[in-house]
Amino acid sequence: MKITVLTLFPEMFSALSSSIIGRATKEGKFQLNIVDIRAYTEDKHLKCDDYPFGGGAGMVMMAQPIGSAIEAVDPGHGARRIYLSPKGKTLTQEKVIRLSEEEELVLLCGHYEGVDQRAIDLFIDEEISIGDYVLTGGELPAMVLVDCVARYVEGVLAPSSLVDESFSENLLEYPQYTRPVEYRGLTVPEVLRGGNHAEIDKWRREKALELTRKLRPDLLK
Ligand code: 9D3
Repeated sequence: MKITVLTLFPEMFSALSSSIIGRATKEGKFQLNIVDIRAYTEDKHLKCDDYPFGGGAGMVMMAQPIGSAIEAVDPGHGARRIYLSPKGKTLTQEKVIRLSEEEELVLLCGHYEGVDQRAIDLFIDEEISIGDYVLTGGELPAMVLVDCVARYVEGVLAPSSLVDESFSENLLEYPQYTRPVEYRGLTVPEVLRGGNHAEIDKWRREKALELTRKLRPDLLK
């Protein structure tokens, strides 16, 4: 899969190269292409934002640099073009899985008060938000989307992680322990230290259910 990110702040995406995504990229399983929108402005001072028509606070990203950048990276409109936007539908795990089945994604990050509506009307297929809280731009949401989509790309994760995940679908995770057996008077539950895997699975399922009932009863409905 190939993901192209269009942004005025390409440096922010260096955070991704040091993770599991960085490794998958090196191994050629996943291609992440970060593109600076400013490289496509036709303004002689490299301007990419301007005052809003009608007045109001803040600046608006201009349509021309965005349109030219999108047409340069996706000339035949082969990619699914997504604008990370507070007005978008909230990202869900179901949506993540559907996006991971796409061959190519283009992610547009807004900054300032937003993007000229004509860039959205002309070039964007879909708007996605990551939740109901206010950020300063679409860059962190784009990184969130890249991270969770990349987990489903063949060869990025060990397949077992995804299998375990589908087993425990819609449940919170059971408590985990590693060595030592005792830490500050708290010990690892006995059942996890014996080798009875049927008992261990049963204990984990019960704990997951108990935790979900207590902390996220909404997930059981
Ligand atoms: C406080 C300003 N808002 C009302 C006038 C509009 C607004 C514009 C731009 C609010 C946030 C932003 C920047 N955020 C994003 O671009 C964004 C975002 C978010 O803030 N929360 C959750 N998901 C997303 S996806 C993109």
